[in-house]
Amino acid sequence: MTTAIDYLSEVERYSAHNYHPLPIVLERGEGAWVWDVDGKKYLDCLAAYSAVNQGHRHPAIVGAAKAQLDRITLTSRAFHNDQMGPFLRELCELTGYERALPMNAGAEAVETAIKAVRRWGYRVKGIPANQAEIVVCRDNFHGRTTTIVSFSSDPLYQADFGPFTPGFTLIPFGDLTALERAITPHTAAFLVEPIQCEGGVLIPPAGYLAKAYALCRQHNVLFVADEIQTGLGRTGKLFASEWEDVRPDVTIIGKALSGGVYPVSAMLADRAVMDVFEPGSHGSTFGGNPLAAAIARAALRVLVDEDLPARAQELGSWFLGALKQIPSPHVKDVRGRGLMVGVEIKKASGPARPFCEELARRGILCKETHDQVIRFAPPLVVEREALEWVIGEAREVLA
Ligand code: IF1
Repeated sequence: MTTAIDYLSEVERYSAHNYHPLPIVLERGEGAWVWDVDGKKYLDCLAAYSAVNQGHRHPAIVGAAKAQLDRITLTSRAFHNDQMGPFLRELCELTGYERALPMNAGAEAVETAIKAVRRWGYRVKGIPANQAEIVVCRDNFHGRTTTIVSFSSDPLYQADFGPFTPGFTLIPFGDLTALERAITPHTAAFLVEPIQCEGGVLIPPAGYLAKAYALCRQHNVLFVADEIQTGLGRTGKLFASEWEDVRPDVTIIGKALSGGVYPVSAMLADRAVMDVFEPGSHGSTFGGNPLAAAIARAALRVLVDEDLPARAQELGSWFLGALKQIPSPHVKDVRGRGLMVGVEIKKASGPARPFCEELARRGILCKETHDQVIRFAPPLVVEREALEWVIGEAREVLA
């Protein structure tokens, strides 16, 4: 019989060593729960970095995928298919944007946005050729392509992957003065995560997004929100930008756009920005394919029909409050919005990973971020009783 150890050693032997996962081998998931190859049941408090907001194997999404598998899966964009148009219309109607450009991975949608805002900079704003600048924040995470890691501030993501793509200005996250100083006549866009999730669930000071947006307006700079992780209900609203009533010029989504069934991402914008693309200027073999579109349509319907943003808000604010009440000599800070919650462990208590390992032994799957932070981000369909149980376990683990 193949055991967990066999699976681990296979990966050790054949995989690139670009990850250091917890030694848990999962074989099945349903809703907020997953099971490993030994039959042990866990509450999934990572939700594949917010890709499974709708829960594992949501029946409506899996059903849509199965139905589409029996029709057609891939046409390429050389032809039309009967799923992409309805998908983009439904996506635009839900999000209030005029146009959507479908891609696959999140990083591709970020790259798409970078291309769009640069073109807008040259063709609409009038920036001289090849001079466009994009302002970004320190401790960002936008993906792993060579251009995107070019503006990472983390050596882990960058070391020896150069030469890097120029044209990015790094400023501290949450710092409006730095933003104002960084903007020049050549600035095309400001690219920001409304909450820096990988950065350690960092929530910017109140008013930051709204004021940053106003600065962008004032200087004719596009405001681009990377909502790949914060979007689609996670923080208690459809988009985290809504917490400050900001409607970004460009919003980038991925992850939960497919409910974790398939990679689907998109760049959302109005015509003034999106229409910088003409035939041939951008694309993807799989982007907008009928299987992806059918899956994403179902994933969006689940978000709306089950009112998942409201559920994240209600459960999340209760969960955050309950975590804050846990007495612990190890906890430095508890913060979050909706069901994106971080528990920061004091440096003196060591890194967060052993706490995650102990939680995993007790059947709760979390992944530390930036050494000191335990991130709790379960599927938004999680039952309240499950979270009550997490509070009880966390009380013991953090004691
Ligand atoms: C990994 C991190 C999370 C993202 C934001 C773009 C992307 C991501 C805000 C790129 C992706 C993922 C990537 C995944 C782990 C995960 C991650 F730890 F790496 F940083 F969530 F926090 N913008 N985040 O969060 O999307 O191309 O991956 O579809 O790289 O291991 P992608």
